[in-house]
Amino acid sequence: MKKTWKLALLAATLAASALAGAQEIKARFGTSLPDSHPQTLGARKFAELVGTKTAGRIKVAVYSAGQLGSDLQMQAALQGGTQEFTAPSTATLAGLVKEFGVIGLPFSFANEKEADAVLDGPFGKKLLARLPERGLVGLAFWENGFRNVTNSKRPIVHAEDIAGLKIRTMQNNLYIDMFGGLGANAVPMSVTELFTALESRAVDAQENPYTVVHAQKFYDVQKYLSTTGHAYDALALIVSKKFWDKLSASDQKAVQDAALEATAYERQTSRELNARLRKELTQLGMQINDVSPQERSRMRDKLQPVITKYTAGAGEETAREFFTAIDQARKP
Ligand code: EAX
Repeated sequence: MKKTWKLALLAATLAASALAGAQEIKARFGTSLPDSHPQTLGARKFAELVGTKTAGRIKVAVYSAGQLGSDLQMQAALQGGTQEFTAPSTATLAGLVKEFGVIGLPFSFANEKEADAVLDGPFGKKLLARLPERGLVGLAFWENGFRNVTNSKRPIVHAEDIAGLKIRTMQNNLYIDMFGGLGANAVPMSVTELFTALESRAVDAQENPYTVVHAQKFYDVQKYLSTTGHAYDALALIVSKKFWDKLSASDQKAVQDAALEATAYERQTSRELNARLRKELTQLGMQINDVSPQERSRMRDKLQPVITKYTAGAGEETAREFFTAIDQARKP
């Protein structure tokens, strides 16, 4: 009798501890771009790493290509606590936290190395620290890359060739004014609507890194790609603060560690793809031309009023810190 009682107690204890240990946490990671883009590849790597680091207890499911909504809709869902993770362009975050706008200031970064140094350093950390007051927690910066203009009308050889194009921009005032400043007619919309807009000729042009042009199959609807490289675009890996605050300290650490590892993978993937996709896009029928350094600096000159306006708009102090950080990264 005594033995049976002991066994029952043991079974009950075991069941209870198994239940506590198996407390599964489910989270959804939404991306705006297709499965083959580093944004979604990075999300899947992150999900896998979170699984490994929590022995499968935190399960992150990835929904790509706008299945959960546009970048702006997903940011709102994170704030409301109805979605847990996303990694939008920092340009689309600037509506919530204006300081993020500096990253897209035209012709600021010369290369990816400078971007890594600035975004991984104190400047980037300070930017991410501004997110919690908007209901978001920033884990890392990922790469979208240098943005180039594609269009269906003509190669952009001179700065003036952009004038008159109806170009889709991100939903960000700096980008709208940047292309307005070059004489184009800027039409802001979500990237999830862009292929259809290009296909139906509602717009002539768009601007994105090679990886997006390839993943979104813009080569089917855009003839010309010109290497304007007008802005560097970082993504921000963000998490809903409502979700984050419910995690234990050790789970937060596991997620943060996974973010760090996934960042190295995402950036490397982005760079490898950008290096080889130019050739592939040519094979797929795009006509690609290099924009000369002289023309790029003429574009920059034309954009000086826009740069001045958005430097002020992001906050003088933030802008000063941003440019100082780039200068430091540039020093040999
Ligand atoms: O968030 O909207 C865009 O063009 C961005 O490159 C993309 O969606 C990343």
